[in-house]
Amino acid sequence: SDPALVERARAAKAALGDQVFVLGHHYQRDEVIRFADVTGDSFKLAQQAAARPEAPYVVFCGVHFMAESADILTAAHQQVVLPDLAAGCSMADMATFDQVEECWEALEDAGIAGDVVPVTYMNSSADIKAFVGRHGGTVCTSSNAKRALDWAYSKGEKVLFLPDQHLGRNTAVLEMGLSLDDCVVYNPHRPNGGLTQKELRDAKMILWRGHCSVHGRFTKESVDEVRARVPGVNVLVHPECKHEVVLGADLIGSTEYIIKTIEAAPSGSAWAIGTELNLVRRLANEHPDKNVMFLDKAVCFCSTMNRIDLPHLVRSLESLAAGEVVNRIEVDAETARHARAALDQMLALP
Ligand code: CIZ
Ligand code: SF4
Repeated sequence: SDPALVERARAAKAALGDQVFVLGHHYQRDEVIRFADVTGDSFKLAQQAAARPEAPYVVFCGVHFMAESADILTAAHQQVVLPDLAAGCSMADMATFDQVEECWEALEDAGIAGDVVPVTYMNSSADIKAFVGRHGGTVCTSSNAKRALDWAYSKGEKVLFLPDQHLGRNTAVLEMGLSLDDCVVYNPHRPNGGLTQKELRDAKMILWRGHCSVHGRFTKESVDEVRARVPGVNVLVHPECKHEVVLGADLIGSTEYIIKTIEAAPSGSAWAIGTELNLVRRLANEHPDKNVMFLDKAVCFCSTMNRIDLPHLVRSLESLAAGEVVNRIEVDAETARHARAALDQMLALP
């Protein structure tokens, strides 16, 4: 990256000192992540968001829903900045508030809303987290999905899982002992989700029809191909991958789990990793004694994560150093209050 920009980012961050706290998600570019005070997956970043209450500015290098959660979890006087407002998440966009309200009405019509505990993946808008908070549910991440489902099934017979069908299905079937037949997929683009009332009543897990455009592209063929090509390879994938991909893998886990696994792996071991490319490349560079490779060449960066680049970070830091807050993310108080209930429930999971 451009040395002049690196120097500008460094100088602006130094000028701000303790006034700024920079959070960086593992899928961010190297040129950005090097300026992060804390790096993590969405769970760790949610836990860390409130760690520096004396910093008036929090710069969130990640995507929109994460910056919203940071705004909800930080103190009222702290302002959260997203360096590029166009850094959204295609998965989060697959569940809108109106669609989820409509789904809940379908559950009411089927007579089961009282038995359903809504659980939303962190990768959802603040509106959806607030919906879940108002209906007594919780947020989860890929680090704690099993604990969140254990809690939800202690409260009700059924779960509505938003918006990632793959994380919901993989956790339900591989960690909760549910069968594929216990799960139905609610399609927000069809009347009644494309389901009969009987199907809704019989289901234990109602999966929203959403997915990650990055992880959803890994295939069973890519797993078979790498096993044929690299004898002894360990296949390690994120639970946002399709069920068939996860079934073909040796290990499944969140980005934090993936990082810890590679750090602990013996020298000379081979790893094919199914997650975002910035993270896999960084792991490969940091562990030259291990053969760390990407699971599928057809899958690539998360385009919205990549929108946060060094020029955007420089603009955020320099404007803050000049006393001007650009690209602030601010969740309205009413939404924040209910979303906070769902986030606090997650942070309190055993
Ligand atoms: O795919 C994502 O956006 C992930 C893995 C988020 C997170 O850190 O849980
Ligand atoms: Fe969203 Fe997938 Fe990108 Fe994560 S990797 S921010 S889930 S599109």
